[in-house]
Amino acid sequence: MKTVCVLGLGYIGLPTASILATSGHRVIGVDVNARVIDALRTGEPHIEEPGLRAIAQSALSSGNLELRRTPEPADAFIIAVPTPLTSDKKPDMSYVERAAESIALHLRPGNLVILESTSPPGTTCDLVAPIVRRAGFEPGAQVFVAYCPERVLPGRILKEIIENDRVIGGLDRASAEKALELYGSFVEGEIFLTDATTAETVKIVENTYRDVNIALVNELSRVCSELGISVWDVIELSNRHPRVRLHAPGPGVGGHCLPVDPWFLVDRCPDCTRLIRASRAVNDEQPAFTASLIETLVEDVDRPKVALLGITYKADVDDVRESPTSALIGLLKRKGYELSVHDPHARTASIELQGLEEALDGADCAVILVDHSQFRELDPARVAPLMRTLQLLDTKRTVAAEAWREAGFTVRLLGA
Ligand code: SAJ
Repeated sequence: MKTVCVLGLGYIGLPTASILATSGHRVIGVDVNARVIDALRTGEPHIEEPGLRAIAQSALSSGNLELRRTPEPADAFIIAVPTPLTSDKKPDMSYVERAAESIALHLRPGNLVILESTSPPGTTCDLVAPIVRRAGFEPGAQVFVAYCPERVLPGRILKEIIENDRVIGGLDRASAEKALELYGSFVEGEIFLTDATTAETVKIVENTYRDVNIALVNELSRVCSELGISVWDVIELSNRHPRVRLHAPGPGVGGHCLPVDPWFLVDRCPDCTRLIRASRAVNDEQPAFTASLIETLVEDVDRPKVALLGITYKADVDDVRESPTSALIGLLKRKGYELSVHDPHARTASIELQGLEEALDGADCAVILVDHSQFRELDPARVAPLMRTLQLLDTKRTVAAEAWREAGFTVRLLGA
């Protein structure tokens, strides 16, 4: 398979296209968004990811990666487009449908079609295969069809695409083996073959497992608050058990994966996913729990100013999608607080971002919402003169509380 057409040049598609192009394949990178293509043509990818700018530029300058707005004939097609949720928590498969329809015109016998996008169980069989059939080819027999999810962590994508184990789900065995030929050319991790629906479910389960476990510790953060003990101590000591691995609590669960993927299972099997649905509810209530802690800290202050530190969905990334801080801002605005927001990584946000000192200036409470590495180094002696009332709520146990208390701060940890 010499020529590969990658549809969707986002967090997954662009690194995948670049790695394929720099490992000997001719790659046609397709994105319907002109801004994505234009940014790439200027050598500046539209996403911040360590190493991506360099490998994308190398792929483009080698001539092995060509950029297009629409697909062209190829030996293999990889669909890596978004699968967001609708407002009523249903999977929006329109991007996948449009991408699959767009390659149908170019299919030839022996081609391989791979879906990488996180998708509800059954998508490869019930949505992609029928499109291949309507194009005049028997899926599996004449055109191979497989599902191959990624499991890379933003910030480590280029490393993990190559090193992580992969699961390949074929519409049939021959399709799985055909996909193995392609992924085997650049994946160093172990590759496991299964059927398409199992592979789709594996991808969703990996994130659902994480979301349910985070819900457990977020619920424990409320329990420990009520008991007057520290959830962080409970987690640390519980994890000393050889078979216990509790996650970390926080102000909520963000990103484009964990708040989304579990709903694909709930939508597909609504009558047997009570725990998954309840876990989503617990995590979605965590911003309100955080707001209640802030309210306690500033209840005696007239017209308090609250400085929110961190608006990305997790530490040391620039992505603000589904950020818990965004949910918290809405809740705090309704309480009439004056708000300021600072984040050293976010490039865009729904609210005006300020520098650290400006955000802290005159504040009655500083709230650390993301454990960015820059916040670990915050010097309380430098922060104190800026603030009107010395109060800190640390929702991710980011700083050394004792040092802040010695500098005169009242320090509260989420869940303690
Ligand atoms: N979070 C907690 N407590 C924790 C871990 C995370 O509150 O103990 C929060 C984070 O702050 C963040 C959210 O959960 O708001 C998601 O964090 P994450 O570390 O799960 O980050 P993602 O969503 O970028 O990556 C996950 C990963 N999935 C798993 O670890 C099972 C990654 O491997 C997937 O590839 C990615 O989702 C995805 O693309 O699906």
